[in-house]
Amino acid sequence: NKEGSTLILRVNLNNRKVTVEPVAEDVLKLFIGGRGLAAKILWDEVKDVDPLSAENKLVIAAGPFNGLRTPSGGKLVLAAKSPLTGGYGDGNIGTLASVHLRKAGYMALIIEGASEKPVYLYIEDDNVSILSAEGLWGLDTFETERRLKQIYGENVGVLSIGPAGENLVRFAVVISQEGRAGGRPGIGAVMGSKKLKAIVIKGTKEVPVADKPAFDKLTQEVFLRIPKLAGYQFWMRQGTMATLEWANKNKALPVRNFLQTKFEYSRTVDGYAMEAMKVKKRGCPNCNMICGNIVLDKEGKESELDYENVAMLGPNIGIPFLNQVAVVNRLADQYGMDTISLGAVLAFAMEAAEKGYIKDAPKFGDYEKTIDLVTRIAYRKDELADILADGVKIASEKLNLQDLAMHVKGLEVSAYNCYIYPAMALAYATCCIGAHHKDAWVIAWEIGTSPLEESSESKYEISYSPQKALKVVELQRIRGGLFEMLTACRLPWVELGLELDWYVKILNAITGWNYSMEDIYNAADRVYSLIRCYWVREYKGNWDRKMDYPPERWFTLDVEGKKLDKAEYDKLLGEYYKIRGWNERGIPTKQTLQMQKLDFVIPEIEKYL
Ligand code: PTT
Ligand code: SF4
Repeated sequence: NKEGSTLILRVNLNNRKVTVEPVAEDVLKLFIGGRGLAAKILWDEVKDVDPLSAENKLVIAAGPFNGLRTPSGGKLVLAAKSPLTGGYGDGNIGTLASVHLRKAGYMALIIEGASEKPVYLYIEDDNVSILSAEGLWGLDTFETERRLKQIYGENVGVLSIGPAGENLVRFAVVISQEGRAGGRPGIGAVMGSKKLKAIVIKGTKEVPVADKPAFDKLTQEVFLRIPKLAGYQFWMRQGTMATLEWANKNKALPVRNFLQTKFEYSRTVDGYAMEAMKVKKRGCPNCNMICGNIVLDKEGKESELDYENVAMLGPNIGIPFLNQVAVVNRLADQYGMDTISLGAVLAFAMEAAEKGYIKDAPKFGDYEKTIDLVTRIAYRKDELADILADGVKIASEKLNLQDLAMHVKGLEVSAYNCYIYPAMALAYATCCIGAHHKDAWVIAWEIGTSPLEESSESKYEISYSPQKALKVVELQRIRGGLFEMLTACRLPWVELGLELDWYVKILNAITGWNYSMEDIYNAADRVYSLIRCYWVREYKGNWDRKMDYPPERWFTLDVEGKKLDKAEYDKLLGEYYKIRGWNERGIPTKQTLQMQKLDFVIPEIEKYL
């Protein structure tokens, strides 16, 4: 392998064949990398398959920023057809595996087929081995990684699944470094269905850079700039945990299955409570604003806390003590389950139990029974746990409790409650993997304050101005586009306001391209349309604008006299479609596809237009 870093490594677990192929230059120019590359591969290769069958493919895609000392550039995209949603699914994980994948010479890794017996992959530059994981199967993710590092050394990159992935829990994630998680839409279950326990990567090559002097100068400047930005000190203290107090104050916190928006015990689970318990910090590679805050949980073990984890496993299930929340969070990491979906599934079961619809589920706030149910779900131990392991959409359909289910397109809503926030509701409803805040965290803009600012009171009034649709698209271009394609952490920009220009200049120095911000936004729009077409194709055209509605609860339940207005929301959605060039059913028009250089999808999508 001499082509250096722009190769795809393909591993077939059916016949154990390993091949290498170049990524076409024009594909990279159109889709850049990360999510863009993954979406293109899935469109081309994964059509009309059961997500948990051998025909699904796991795509692990790096971007131009990986393997180099770029600002917070240690991220990696994990993608597949989602077992949770049946559509496009991906997640973004900070891991040494991203550095090693590029240094081993690859831009992406495609895993196809399925092994009969448990295996793991060891990739060291050009050498790829498929090895028995019989001795690892059944272990949690922490123990799996520890054992693999005993064999291969502390500095290798490891991605692994736990019992949840093995047992095909539909919201199983992939874990790295005991606290980095990625792949909310069930990417861990896809790995489990292939009997692939782990991937270990060691790369020793240089990643090529087109203009090395410019790259060195830019990255040196940017690393020096980050600690000087306003908000840095507070960020280093609380990280994403600063959001809890802010969400509570602004009636955006999910409390007891999103039935309430303020938590009476918020003080005992907020960023300040975390600071008092913090024992150390961890982070992703190449980051100089690390945000992984580690506390000791009720059992005296380390647990890495983030806002989403704490909001969904604390207030949303009624648990008021951070050391208890930390146990549930650690178990999710060890079992390899998404904390957001887990919090949603538990809250769904708790509400159903309190209303007398189901038995054997804990009441809100019952810590001991919660711990028990978490373990039952990871192993699909009994009938209820087995139902819940399929996520809230499938569970609510089986139990005929759809009104209690907080999801969009099957992906559970993350930790922002939207009775009074139409832009954030639109962001959830149109996010390209289901209800995730990652692509357009528009709520801070909508409220007009942000978690790291001094506590200025918001004068927020509910409104549905078309500007909100524009803002959602703009954020989807930056967060869901630029950062997911590069692949770099978006938090230097989101939290500290690092200027976006740096990213364009560094991209050009690495690739030798002459891209403008507009070129990147065009690529982002292209990827969004391609992913939308993927969903439409996999749903065989059974698609309409209701797919882009947020959970019904926000339209029907009055919280302090406030709820979303469906007709107004629908108008806002119409504005969103107009900006995107999608028709009134939310499908990209032929003209849009041509303009976005997506002509190759037209033959398959035309019939659904
Ligand atoms: C992400 C989602 C999030 S978003 C959180 S906390 W967050 C949850 N974290 C989980 C966890 O932890 N353990 C677990 N078992 N499940 C978890 N599920 C949830 O997953 C994460 C950071 C964070 S912390 C955020 S906002 C940013 N996300 C980024 C992103 O999506 N893209 C990008 N280019 N940069 C980002 N930077 C930040 O990364 P998913 P990580 Mg994550 C323990 O996985 O599927 O994308 O969902 O990657 O390395 O853990 O870093 O308040
Ligand atoms: Fe990772 Fe946090 Fe740094 Fe982003 S800011 S790269 S999530 S440690």
